[in-house]
Order: sequence, then C-alpha cells, then structure tokens
Amino acid sequence: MSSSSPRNSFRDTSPAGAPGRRRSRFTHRHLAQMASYNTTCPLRVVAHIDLDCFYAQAEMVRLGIPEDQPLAVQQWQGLIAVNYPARDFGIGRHCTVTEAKKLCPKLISQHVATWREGDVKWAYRPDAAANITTDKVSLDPYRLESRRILAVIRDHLPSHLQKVEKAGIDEVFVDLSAHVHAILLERFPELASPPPYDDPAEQLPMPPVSVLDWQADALVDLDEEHTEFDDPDWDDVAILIGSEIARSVRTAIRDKLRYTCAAGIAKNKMLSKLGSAHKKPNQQTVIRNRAIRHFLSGFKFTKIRNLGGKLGDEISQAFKTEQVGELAAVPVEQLKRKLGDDTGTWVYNTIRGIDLSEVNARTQLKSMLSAKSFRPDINSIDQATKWLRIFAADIFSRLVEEGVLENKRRPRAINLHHRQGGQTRSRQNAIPQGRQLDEETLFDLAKTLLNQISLDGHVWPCSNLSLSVGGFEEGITGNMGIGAFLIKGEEAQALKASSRASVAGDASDALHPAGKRRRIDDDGGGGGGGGGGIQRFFTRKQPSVGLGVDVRNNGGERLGNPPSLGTEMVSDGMMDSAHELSRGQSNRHRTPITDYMCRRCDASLDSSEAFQSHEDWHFAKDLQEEERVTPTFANLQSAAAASSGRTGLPKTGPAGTSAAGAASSSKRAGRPKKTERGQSKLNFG
Ligand code: TTP
Ligand code: CA
Ligand code: CA
Repeated sequence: MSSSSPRNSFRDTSPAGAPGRRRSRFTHRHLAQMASYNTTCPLRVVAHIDLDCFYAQAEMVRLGIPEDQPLAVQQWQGLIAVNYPARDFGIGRHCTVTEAKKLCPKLISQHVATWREGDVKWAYRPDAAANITTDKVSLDPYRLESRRILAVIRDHLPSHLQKVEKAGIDEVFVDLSAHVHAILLERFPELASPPPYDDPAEQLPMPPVSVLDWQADALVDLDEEHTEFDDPDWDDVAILIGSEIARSVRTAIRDKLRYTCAAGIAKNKMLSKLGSAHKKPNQQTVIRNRAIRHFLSGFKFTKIRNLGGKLGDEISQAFKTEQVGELAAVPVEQLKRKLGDDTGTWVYNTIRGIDLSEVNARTQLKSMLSAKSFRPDINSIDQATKWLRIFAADIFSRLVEEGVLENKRRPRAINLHHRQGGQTRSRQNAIPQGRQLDEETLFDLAKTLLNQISLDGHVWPCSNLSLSVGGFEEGITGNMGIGAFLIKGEEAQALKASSRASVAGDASDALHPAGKRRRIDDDGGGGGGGGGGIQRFFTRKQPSVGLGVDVRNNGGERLGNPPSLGTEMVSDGMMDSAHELSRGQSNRHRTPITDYMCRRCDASLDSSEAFQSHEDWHFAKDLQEEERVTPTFANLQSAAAASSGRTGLPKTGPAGTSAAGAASSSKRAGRPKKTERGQSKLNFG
C-alpha cells in the first residue's frame, strides 16, 4: 500500500496557532521506538486478523457457493466449521450433521478431503463420511488457502516495514508499528525534525488535528474518565493509521481471494486478539489506549488468554470474583501475596491490558506430522505399511510446498510413533543428506522405523500411528549441504542420537541432550522459579506418545470434535517454536491431543491461545529479569500511564484500593457527557 495516499481521516478544525496547546504525552524517544518494534513503546500498534469461519469459507470459495447459502464443513459425522448463514439457524460445531440438517434442511455439509488407503493423492470424496476406517482427513486444501492469504498480506505490506506472525491456520498478528511510524513522518513532517536540544526525552508537539475520522466498524467506547472531547494524542493517530492499514489488508484479501475476515487493532497482541473476536464476521474493532480499561472491565478475566483454567480458578477463589473490573481493584501487593511475585505481577499487568509479547515474524515450519488413530485397531504390519504410504505422500506433498525439491529447506530427522493401548513406542532416524529427498525415501525410512518397532514383539493391535519429520535445514546448495557440517550443540546431539530406541516414558532420550531433558513426572513449578511460577497452574497430562513435534487436530486450533470422530492429527507447524526437534524440548505428546507443551518449562496448555499467552508470559518474565536494574514490566505503570492515560482499571471495589484508580477518579468529575464515538469535534486549547 502506498503510505502517501491522501486520507480524509484527519481534519484539523483548529484555529491556527490555537493558544494554550499542551504538549503530547509522548516523547521523541517513544516515536523512535516505533520504528524498531520496541514492545514497550506506548505508541505501538498491533493488528490481529482472523478469517471468518475459515474452512467453511474455503469450501464456499472453492465450490463457488453464494454467500448467503448455509454451509458447514463436515468431518465424519461432526462439524468442524460453520458459516455465518448456518449459524443463524443455531448450527454450531457442537452439532452432528443430522442435528444440523434438522435445524436447516437446505444446509450444505461438505466433507473434508481425505487420503484413502491405496490412493496416492487426497481428494474430495462423496463417500468419505462412511469411510472413517480407510480414509484419513487431509487439511491440505485449507493449508494451501492459508498460505495464499498469508502471501496476500505480505505482498500488501511494504516488505521492509512488515512483521507478520502466523498464529494459527487462519490468523496472523501484524506489528504495524514501523509501518505506521513511516506514515506518521510522511503525513506529519513536523515529527521528522530532531527533538529540541537533541533530547529524545522532549515531548512531541500535539497532533495538529482535532478530529479523527474513524471508519472502523467497531470502535470501543472510551473509559469513563475520557471523552471524545479529549484531544487526540499520537497514540490515537497511530492506531487510526493502523486501522486504515488493517482495513486495506482485509480489502486486499477480499478482492484477491474472496475471503472475509475480522480484525482487532490495539497496542499489543492480547488486546488485538480480543478485538478481532469482538465483532464478527467481516468487521474490525479498534481499541484505543484510552478505551482499554472500559473494554477489559466488562470481561470475565477467565476469558483472557491464560486466565482460564487453574490459574483463573485459583484467582476467582482467592478474590471471590471473575470480573476484571473487580480484580483490578486488588492492589498488586495482595496479588503477589496470594499468587507469588511473578504471577501476581503478571496478573496485575494482564488485566490492565499490558502485554509485552513480541510479534514473531516466523512463518516457517519446523516440523510436519501425519497421523491416524484407528477405529478399530489395526493388526498387522501390512495394514500399517499402507498407512505409512499415505503418511509419506502427505508429508512429501507438504515438503514440496516448502521447497524441498529446490533444496530450499529439508528435514533432517524422521520419527515414527506407535501406540498400543496405553503404551507407546517411537523410533527416530536421521534423513540421509546429500541426495534429493523423495517420497519413496520417506516411505522406506518409515518402513525401517516400523520394522524396528515391531522387533519389540507384541506390538499389535495398534491404535495409533504417526510419522513426522523435523529439524529443518535452510538453503542447502549442491549435493551436500554445508549446513550438515555446521550443526550446533543440541542439534548435533539430536542427530547423533538418531535411530536410538525409545519407549514411552523416555522417548525424549533419543533427541535430547540429558541436560535439557525433563522428567515426565516433573511436576515442580520448576520452570517458573519456585512458588510463584505460573507453570504450577497448568495441568500436566500423562504423556503417552513420545514425539517432539506439533500435535494437533484440524490445523492446530482448539478442538471441539464430537467424540465419535476419528482422531486425525496434522501439523502445519505453526506452534512449532515449541516443538522444534532441535531445541531440546520434551519429546512427547500426550493422549489428549488437544495439548500444547511449553518447551521451556513443560507446562501443558490446552489451547493455542493458552499456549501463546504462556509464551508471552515467559517473554515478559525474561524481560523483567533482564531489566532488573530498571524494571520495565512490573513497573510498566508509567509507560502504560503514558499510553493509556493511567494504569488502573476503574475502581469497582472499595475506595482507595488503587492509587491509579484514585488519581483517575478525581479527573472524572465534571466531564461532559460522552458524544458520538470518534466522530465528534474534539475539544482542545
Ligand atoms: P477458528 O478461527 O477458531 O473458527 P472459525 O474460523 O471457523 O470461525 P470464526 O469466524 O469464529 O473465527 O478456527 C479456524 C478453523 O480451524 C476452523 O474454520 C476450522 C478449524 N477448527 C477445527 O477444525 N476444530 C476446532 O475445534 C476449531 C476451533 C477450529
Ligand atoms: Ca477464524
Ligand atoms: Ca482462528
């Protein structure tokens, strides 16, 4: 997009040189921080973009189905995605196909594509639902669409000013800070001049605008003590520009690929994600910094990432509330006393909308997995071999997309996991380097691993098989990638250890150096640093299958499959930072395949959201530790105060519980009544 295109979003209705204008709350340093994606920058702008009813839209686009036609995507007898017209009939993921058809007889229920035993390619088959024993779900069509969408997003943004994180099969975070920074300097040339006295701590001039023309579909109302008569400051302007960019990205996706999506625009990942979920479908929600408190205070904190589950339970018991607004009245010291220092501080910040997690511009896969749970169990090596053929074809077709034929990237390790009732066995092997990797090679390697497993004897019946590859290596040229000679530390050990046998409990041995290994029964708040560690809140599920890769259903989102569904596992590697084979994480997955595991502390998370938020917590904690001298995180209140006016959420509890709250309440008095959102004439001078 051209950052210089004229906009009507700003109108300066101020008399020239209006007297008594205050300076901005932001400094030249804050402005400069935008360009370097500093996560503590109070002018930061992050967007979260999430496709509407993604698999359903993919089928509608593929089949050319009119937008108002109710449609659901079926997997065996269950539904895994439901379009919005079908939702109007009360149809949801919880319905079976039969129930859904009762609710809406004209519903189109399109079964997902499947691989079929003996076939070499996945296909959409009219009889798939009846063939759960011989078919395996293929999510390739959605993965491909996901890539096309990502490509449109990246093409649309200036290549040198983009930071895009694929956060799921149908969603991305985009840190727009540097892009917005460039547009700010272009539209407001006064910002480009050096600070007075060359002092970056000097405040910026106020924006020369008195009206911001928000076109957003949903603009979250301001906090009680803010009104639309308040002057906009640079954070408002920045978020407005971010909103324009998000809108133009959505338009590009719509124009080029016909998909609609929702977006949230705010100052960090957590808020932007809550924003995109706020109004669906095909809308975008803007949460200005001055609206954060209002926005969050209406939430139950259990809806916030990582505050569901055990931690949420503990908090609600300790403080007798589930409301953010009420918890916000609890002083940080009290939170720390009950929850430990780290967690107390983290909770305190999180419910105030503070989230310093970075948008990770990683979009590359770290592992791929293809798996099948058998109903009924399979009983012979012949049957298993047929599945290995499918797994090899499935994985190879994904490797081709990743550029394996051009030697852009190739995996170095292959794993096979076998489950028999409660017992699991796994074998790993190195993938020979130095010659073109092909499907046959993968198949042969898989057969070798299966043979090794079957040497154990008593391996039938088998209830689940999964094949995975990982340890990707970049840009190999020539026959023997130089990378093969440059494998470092843990990775080297992982490869050396290849082909070593492992069974259930010690499955991690084969790929992980002893120092990094964690005991499966290690329940200690270990990673969290003792009593206060957040990890203690995450349930550890008994691991059953050892495998160091991403294990998810249906493209990696949380699962809501009816119990009768065959369990399919696929990986598109989007959570793979946590599962990278070479990183020394716990080498296992667990029977309930809904789990995510943190590579740093072994915490087990039950959704991708929880996982992300858990990673964010680590990040924030690291930051806190790095900055012990001038603590940034715990004491972010000053930064937050700069960006959101002040820190505390509105006091709903006893008076005087929060200094910030007290400060704000005095300001509240005598404010004019709220006016039309965003469009109003703003008062200044
Ligand atoms: P979501 O983004 O959670 O949901 P959605 O895109 O279908 O609907 P919304 O408009 O509310 O965002 O998931 C993205 C896709 O992931 C979804 O289309 C199908 C798949 N998925 C499953 O297969 N099983 C699940 O339990 C969930 C939550 C998603
Ligand atoms: Ca979605
Ligand atoms: Ca999603």
